[in-house]
Amino acid sequence: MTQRVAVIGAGPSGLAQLRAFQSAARKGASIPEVVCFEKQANWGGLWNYTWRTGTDEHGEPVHGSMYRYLWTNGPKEGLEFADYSFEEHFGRQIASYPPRAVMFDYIEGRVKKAGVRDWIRFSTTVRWVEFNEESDDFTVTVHDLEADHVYKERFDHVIIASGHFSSPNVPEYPGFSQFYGRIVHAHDFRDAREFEGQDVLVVGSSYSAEDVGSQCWKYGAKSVTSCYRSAPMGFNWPDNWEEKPALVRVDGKTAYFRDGTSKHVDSIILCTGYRHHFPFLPDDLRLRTANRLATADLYKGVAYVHNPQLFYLGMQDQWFTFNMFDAQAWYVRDVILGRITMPSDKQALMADVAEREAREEAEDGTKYAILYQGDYVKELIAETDYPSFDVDGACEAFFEWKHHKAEDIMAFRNHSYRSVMTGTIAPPHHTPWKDALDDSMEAYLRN
Ligand code: FAD
Ligand code: NA7
Repeated sequence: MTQRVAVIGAGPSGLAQLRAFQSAARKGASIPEVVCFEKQANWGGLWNYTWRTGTDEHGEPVHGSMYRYLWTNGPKEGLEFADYSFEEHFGRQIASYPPRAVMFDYIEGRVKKAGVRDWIRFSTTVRWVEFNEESDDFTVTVHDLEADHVYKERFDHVIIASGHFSSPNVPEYPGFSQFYGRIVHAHDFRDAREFEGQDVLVVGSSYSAEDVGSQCWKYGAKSVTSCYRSAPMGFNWPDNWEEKPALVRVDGKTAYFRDGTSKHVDSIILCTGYRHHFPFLPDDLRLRTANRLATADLYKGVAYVHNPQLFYLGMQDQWFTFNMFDAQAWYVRDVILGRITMPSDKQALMADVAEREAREEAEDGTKYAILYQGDYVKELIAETDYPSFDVDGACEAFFEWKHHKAEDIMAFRNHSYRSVMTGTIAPPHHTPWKDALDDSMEAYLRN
């Protein structure tokens, strides 16, 4: 009987899995029946922009955490698909930090070409997954939101690609319930223009804090104050951006910080990260991990050690994204196709996880982390027929990016890098990022 594989989510990770199977089929392999469940009405995951916050048209939690005017926060040369270059998609090389709409178009281009859209059941949310010991398979319960119909199907493998930057981590500070302005988590931030003329407080010191604060600055906030719990971001901020230690409390419209200073603020944006959240999984299948490079309980970063018929994609903290998801998807495909044999002994699977954790913890620092994840991508692609590419070259692009950010945080997106897929250097963008207020694809691609 044909095997059946369920993929949960049609974001970049889930789409990588569909493309991986389609690629094997195109080369003549016999593949399982693949069914992808996607709760949104379209593919693209986080890159499928929605203005909605809170709940969607069906009363489901909104998945999207992206916002208007978002440009990639790392160079596209670090994430390019090895089997579908930017040049192939756009017919020419484009600048290095595309806005969201350009990225969506690129993501969509590959899967349109692969012809896998009808493998996806859209507007269908996965409600529950359970493992059947007797039949050695899974029962997946889904809700067709358009038809408002709940049904169950059986699968031999389940691949979870539901993302982990959607369920916000929302801390509370004393005085929040009496604050005289808006408090919003980055997950619900949509349009920086809303904060024009305001004194904005950004809580957190990672990518969201940096970029949401930068958006507010670019679109006319009066001032930005960011505050850190562990370490400052430490960039050369513009004059109206101040970095302070941890927030302690707010009173009225005044925020108080650990160093005893205070600041008037109109709005507070919590850039305090996300939680790995799988409300559709029972205890025995649910991944519990921090946002780190070596995820807990995943052999080779993908196979769930407590039930290796279950896989997770894209659960790591991310330097590499799309091509790492591809490497994972190709690996998982080959395990399912029987081309790769994983150890049958659980101790061996867990030893693999322990080794990855120890190696991640062996050294601090950004450069080490980038190289660590680059090695992981290399390790996986060496085992499959995913087109091999110059991963070291992609690491170099990340190093340059870091350097450009340190030089000028409001200008790093004006730089260009060399594609490791085609060897071409990206042209400079026609307008410096801080002056480019229109984030449409038409504006970005204009020569
Ligand atoms: P997601 O994109 O989150 O997709 C998961 C999919 O699963 C969604 O479509 C969702 O609707 C679906 N889903 C979830 N639960 C269910 C369910 N129960 N049933 C059915 N479907 C479900 N990466 C970069 O490379 N460059 C960037 O510039 C960049 N910027 C970012 C900015 C922000 C604000 C955020 C939050 C992330 C950013 N990322 C960036 C990282 C981003 O995580 C990846 O680019 C990518 O979107 C991850 O793909 P994914 O498929 O793993 O997850
Ligand atoms: P990250 O990278 O997980 O960072 C979360 C940040 O939030 C980090 O600075 C944390 O500080 C901080 N944090 C977490 N909890 C708190 C509390 N309770 N109080 C203060 N600060 C807190 O998430 P991001 O959203 O920045 O980035 C996720 C993705 O979105 C990424 O891929 C980007 O490209 C976009 P810590 O350092 O732990 O002290």
